[in-house]
Amino acid sequence: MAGRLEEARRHTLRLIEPLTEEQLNRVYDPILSPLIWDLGHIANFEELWLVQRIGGREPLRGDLGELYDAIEQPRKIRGELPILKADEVCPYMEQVRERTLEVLGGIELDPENPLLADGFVYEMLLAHEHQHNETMLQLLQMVESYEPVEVDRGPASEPASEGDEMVLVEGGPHEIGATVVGFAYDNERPRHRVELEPFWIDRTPVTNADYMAYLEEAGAEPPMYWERDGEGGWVRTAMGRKEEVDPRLPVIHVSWHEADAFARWAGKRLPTEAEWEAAAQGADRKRANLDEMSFGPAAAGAYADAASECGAVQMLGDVWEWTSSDFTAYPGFEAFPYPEYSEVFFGDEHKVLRGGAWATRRDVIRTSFRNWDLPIRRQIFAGIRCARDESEGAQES
Ligand code: AVJ
Ligand code: FE
Repeated sequence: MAGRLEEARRHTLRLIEPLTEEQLNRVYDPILSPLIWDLGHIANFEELWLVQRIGGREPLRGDLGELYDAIEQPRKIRGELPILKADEVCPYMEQVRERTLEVLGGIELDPENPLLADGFVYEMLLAHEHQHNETMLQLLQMVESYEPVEVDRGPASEPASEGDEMVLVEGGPHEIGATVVGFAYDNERPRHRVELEPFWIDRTPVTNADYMAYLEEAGAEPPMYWERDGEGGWVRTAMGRKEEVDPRLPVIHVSWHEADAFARWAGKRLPTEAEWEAAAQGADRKRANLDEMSFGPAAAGAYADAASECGAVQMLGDVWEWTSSDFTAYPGFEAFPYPEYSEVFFGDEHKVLRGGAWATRRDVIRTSFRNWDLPIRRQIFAGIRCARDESEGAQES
């Protein structure tokens, strides 16, 4: 466990290594925290759950808990809070980690304590740091001339496959959600049965080529980071670098409203999250473009050897996929270990995203993993995969 905590931290620090103190402290966008807030929050979350709750110790600085409470402090004011600045945050991260390791050294994983059974609280800690890496990457897209320390070009050279536009998922009972074994968040449980009508789902994520055709015909707004190149084409800017939009890649940085409008234009619809999970059955996170290393998606149709049981590819990795579902509780849901992780977000305000993106750490993702965000959000690494009722016939679009 100490090794995995260490790996997560190395990854976090590697992301911010190229940045100046000014860049760490800067507010780039009112809907995104300054990077420095994420760093302090990662360490404070660790202090709260490990050092205080499990270790029974006092916090290093009692006032930090409130400043790093994500619910108390909305993103747009995080830049104005008296949070730890770049020179203070690293020592705080180190001191908390030192105490975490002391607590870890003296702990019995008591199966009677639900926080400790199967190392739950440690898995939660890792997943938390991993998820904040992705939030940080959303902001890094806006940092002029950001140069990643290391980039793995592997995913870019994965060959794209040919195949049908849509694949069929059988109707009938499907089991949805995480089983009782292994780490999962409260919102993925309990596992339960849903009845689905048979439906078609796109074999691959929607491509930039598809999306450009849609923009042409429907005159819609382009995805975030796109601009006209002056000759009728499109360029996109990420991390200060302008590149021609690659038609083979999945479209990314679209809002739920845009995804929904695209699907309707294509004569299709977004899948429900239950349909998405049924279609993802059998997908393998080990053969997927995850883990932040490639700094972009692979071509649509890549990883065809790791298709899900229904024949869909890239269900995991590359781009998050918007679903038509609101983020709500599964029947029999119980908040654990705190209602602020999931429960306070349930309702009709947030839409569910599934599958993870190139910017998601591999260990975060499972076919049952549920992400959620506001339907207007575009800075998340989200794309589109469409569905259609089987009763409406297939593929004649
Ligand atoms: C699951 C990505 C919506 O960032 O708000 C991080 C993850 N929860 N810290 C978020 C999370 C607490 C969460 N999302
Ligand atoms: Fe958090």
